[in-house]
Order: sequence, then structure tokens, then C-alpha cells
Amino acid sequence: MPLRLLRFGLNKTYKEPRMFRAPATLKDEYDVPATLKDEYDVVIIGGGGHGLAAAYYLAKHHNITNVAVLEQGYIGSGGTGRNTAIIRSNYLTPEGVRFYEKSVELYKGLSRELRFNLFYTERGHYTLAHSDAALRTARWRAEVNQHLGVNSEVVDPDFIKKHNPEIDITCGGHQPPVMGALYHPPGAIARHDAVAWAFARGADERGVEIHQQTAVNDIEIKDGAVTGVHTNRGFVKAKKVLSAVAGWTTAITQMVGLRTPLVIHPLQAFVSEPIKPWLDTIIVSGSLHIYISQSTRGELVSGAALDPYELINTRSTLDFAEGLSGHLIDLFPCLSGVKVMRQWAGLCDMTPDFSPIMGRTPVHGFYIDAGWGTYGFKATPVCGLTMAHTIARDEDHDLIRAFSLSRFERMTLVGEKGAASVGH
Ligand code: PYC
Repeated sequence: MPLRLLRFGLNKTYKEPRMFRAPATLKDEYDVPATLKDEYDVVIIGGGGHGLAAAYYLAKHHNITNVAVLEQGYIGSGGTGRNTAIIRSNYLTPEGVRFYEKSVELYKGLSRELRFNLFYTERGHYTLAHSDAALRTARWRAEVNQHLGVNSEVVDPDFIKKHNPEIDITCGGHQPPVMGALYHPPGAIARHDAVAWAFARGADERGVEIHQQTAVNDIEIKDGAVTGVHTNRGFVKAKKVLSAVAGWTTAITQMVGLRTPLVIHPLQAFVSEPIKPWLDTIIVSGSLHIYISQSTRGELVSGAALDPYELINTRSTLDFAEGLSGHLIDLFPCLSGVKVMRQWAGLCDMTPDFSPIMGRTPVHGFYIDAGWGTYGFKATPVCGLTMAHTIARDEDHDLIRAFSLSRFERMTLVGEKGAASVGH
């Protein structure tokens, strides 16, 4: 390590630059206790993007600041830091399109609002179709999108080739050729960790407490209403509790005796070594089970289908790396010499209709933000906004009414499978 850097690191003159207050400093700066308080108006379980965004909007829009975000690991260590950072609103159902379109709108202004560069860049998103059925779904999505003012159209192979010259439209004869694509110009990518950090700082500046390494072991309920949470650091009373924990949702819902149709599958991804800017679009192929974009650092970020079995584990497999590499090379033969640098997995809580579960629940004061499958990152700001509204007013926000847990009893599903980028 260069000596000057070491000297800077050890120098007490410079204040430690923190994104948000460490628990030990909570008291000094804001006159609140260093440890957990006895009682909060709202406890948010899960310090990922969704939980932190909900805390931020609770404070910003509803002036509710007696809020604790409890995170069992470190912030952004779950789905937020493990996804492939794609943002889009080209969904299939009107409910989905409206919801994700609001998210895109919020994302566009977020770097400025949170004073943090999220590296949000519009790239243009192509969902390739290799069959008549896929092309039919692309047309259907384009119709719904355009009807709701979202920029999407079906394009032919010449258009795709012109804007993505390295694509082999024939897939080398190993796979069905590309017949067209749903093209969504506003499709974007962003730096996922930064989204968690920026919301954390925004919430913290407004007085929200963020407690990492704080696991919730049980939830106390009395007369059908939440009264508090048991943590590894003791019991805290809470008037309202939000579960925003992605792959761990079923563990939390068991604590309050709620049944959901969620099943958990791992989803793996990898990044390549950094290479010169080469791909300025986002390419998805449901048939080949791949999606790929190039990050601002030059790495190719890519993933495939869910692991085909239920499992709560974030291990990586060679099977996945081999399968994904093979399909990537079918589409982009020029990548055959590029090295894979890192591989990882996240946990996806899947619903039967591929839409989330959001809003109030039969347990008074217990709110849920779950069922994020493989599409949670793109919804981060709108989840924060709508869950904050729902918690503050105890009334589901208009944009999430369709995603209520009760839809599974009423059989009013919101079928989004046709708009999922990932094969399932
Ligand atoms: O829904 O856009 C998406 C997506 C990309 C990778 C995983 N999900």
C-alpha cells in the first residue's frame, strides 16, 4: 500500500466518511440512543433497497422518523447487491406496466434527489424472440405498453443486427434463430449497491436508525395486531412492522402465522473481466435463458434462469457457469475468449403469477413487500414510495392494490410470466 494512503487512513484529522451513522455514533450526532430504543413507530425488517427506500419515503413524505431498519447482515447484502441491475417497465399487465413505469420515473431523478451518482444509464432493452409464441407475446406487450404511454415496439432481425452488430442472429445453428424482439428504449442499468447506500443516507439524514447485524428472531402479536419484534439484541416494541426481506420472507411470515404461496429458488449470475466498452444495450433471451449488459466499469454482467429447485442457499455451481457461457457464445461468438471473473447467487421468492405481494395483511400493523422473484431491483423506489404510503395511512396505495396477498384467495391473479426476463 502506498505510504501516503496508509498515512491518510491512520490520520485522525479526517473524520471517517460514513454513509450513515454507525450505532455507536447515533447518540452523538442526533441525540438518540446508541442501542436499539425500547419502541419505534415503525420497524422495517430488511436493510435492502426496498426497506431503506420505505424508510426514506416514510420520513420524507410522511414525517415518520421514529423508524428502525433492522438488517441481519449489512445493508444491500441480499437481493439488492446480487441482482444484475436491469431497470425497465415493458411489462405485460396494465397493473405491472403502471407500477414499473412509476419506478422508472423515480429512478430517473434519484441521483439528483439523493445527491449520489447511481450510474443510471439508459441503454435500450431487447427481449429477443426465437419462436412464433415469443413474438406473439412481444406484440402483446408492445400493445399494452404503448397504450399506457410506455415506449416499446416490436423490431425485426435487421434492426437488431444494425444496433447490435456482434449478435449472431442464427445463433450459430445451435439454437433457433432470432425472429424479432421487443425493443424498449428506456431500459436502463444502475449501480445496485449505490441505490442501497443512497437510500440509507437519505433515511439516516432524516433521523431513521439503521441497525446492521440485527436479526429478527420472532414477532410479537396480541389480539391480532403486531406489538413488537424480538431481535438478537433484545425486544423492541413496534406499532407497525414491514417485512422487506426478499428470500427470507417465508421465515418472517411464519412468525406472524401468515400463509403465502411463496417458494424460494436461487438465481445465479456472473461478471466477466472488464473489457473496453463493447455492448451499449441490454440483451435478453428467454429462450436461451440469458440476459447481458455491460457495466460502466466494463464488466459484462450476465445471468440465466432460476435454479430449477427450491433451495435457500447462495452457492454457485459449475453447471450454471457452463450453461450460461455456452448460450452467450451461441449469441455472441466474439465472447469466446473473455474470462469469467466472479459468480454468485441470490434468493428469489417466487409467486405463482410472477407479480409481487405488497400491502396490508390480515395481521394488523404487519405489512409485506415480497414475492420479488427476479424483478425486485427495478422496483426499488416505487416499492419504497408505495409501502411508505400504505404504512403511514394504513391504506394500500393505488399502484399496489392489485398485488395484495388476498388476491390468491380471490383468484384475481396478475399474470406477469410473459414479461419475466428469466426462464422459469
Ligand atoms: O426482470 O429484467 C428482469 C431481469 C433481468 C435479470 C433478472 N431479471
